[in-house]
Amino acid sequence: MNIGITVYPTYGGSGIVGSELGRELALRGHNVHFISSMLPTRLTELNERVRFHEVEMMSYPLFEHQPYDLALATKMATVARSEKLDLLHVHYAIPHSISAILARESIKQKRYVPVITTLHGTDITLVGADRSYLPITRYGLQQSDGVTAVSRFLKQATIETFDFDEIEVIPNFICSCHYKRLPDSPLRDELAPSGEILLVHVSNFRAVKRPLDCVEIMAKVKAKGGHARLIMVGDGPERSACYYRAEQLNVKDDVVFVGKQANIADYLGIADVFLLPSELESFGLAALEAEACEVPVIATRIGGIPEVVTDGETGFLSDVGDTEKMSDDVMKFLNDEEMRRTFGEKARESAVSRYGTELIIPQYLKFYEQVLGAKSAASV
Ligand code: GMT
Repeated sequence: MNIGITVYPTYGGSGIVGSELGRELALRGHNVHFISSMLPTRLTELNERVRFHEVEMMSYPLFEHQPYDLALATKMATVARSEKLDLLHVHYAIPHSISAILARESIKQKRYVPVITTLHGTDITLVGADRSYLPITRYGLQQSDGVTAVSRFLKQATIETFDFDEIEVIPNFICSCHYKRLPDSPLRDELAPSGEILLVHVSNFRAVKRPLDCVEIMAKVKAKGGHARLIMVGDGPERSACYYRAEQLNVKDDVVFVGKQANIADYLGIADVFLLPSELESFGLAALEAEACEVPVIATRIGGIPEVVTDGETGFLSDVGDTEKMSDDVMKFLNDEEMRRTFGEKARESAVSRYGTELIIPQYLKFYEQVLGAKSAASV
């Protein structure tokens, strides 16, 4: 198949999933065309099966803001025709599904290119649910030829907010060979020079991720006598507040900010406990990546997280903001190496057996076939 994929290319879960899906599809012999404003962060290799088409913005004195949605639609239509795309698969509803629908409609006399929209989370739970965006998001869902959501939670949230239920749940996935324990990594000695337990948080430091809670947890763990260090991976709006809070709580030297990293697996592979205290998470891809690296997860009991993390088996779940309980849970792992190991092993087993690429990528391919089949049946 010739597949067009559009993602937000910067740091964010939907961009990672779209990019890794493209790579996996290419490995299975499909031609993948990324149509995006920049090369997506996790797309490290282009080859004859994985190509990149940059969306160029047109600047004109009349335009106060450059029209990204139209530039994207135009590029999608051009690529769809020149590369004979079979379908356009967009990640994140706003505005990607609207641009794809526009592209499809603008060329349908020559070629009908079905649009598949994958919902990731905030496109539905925050942005799309905003009253001003709700009608256009619903239109994007209704007009897509197929819609998938990354968790059962997100499907239910979409039904409730948009009264739209033709949604296939296809969860996020991990490649077990990329995400694994790294027992001999020198990074571990660098980050834990005195044999500290490593608590790791990975996010884009948006308020919804509550990274400040990680600092609070670290301070509480220290007060309870825990010998640990907190490694904060990523960057975003809340990073300086975290830094300031670490100073205030007197844990500045126990918290290391390593910024954005090209290879998250380097950090997850040496972590002892993963922290994800988010306020909202439709899936929690970072938690899945940690589990695949045999790292137990301490997270909040919200959104799709309970689908990924089994409380008391692969990690512990708490209410949003309950840093006291989360720090108690860290202490359990800190004081009991055997428990940490058992949880870690179960975490990997659960991640690989439920969310491995071998299981999930065929679900996307089957869905593509279904959508293409439905369209060709309708056109005869
Ligand atoms: O929240 C982010 O980090 C970005 C956002 C996105 O769409 O780029 O992530 C969402 O999609 C991820 C991949 O499917 C999910 O793992 C995240 O749970 C989801 N974030 C939220 O729902 C807040």
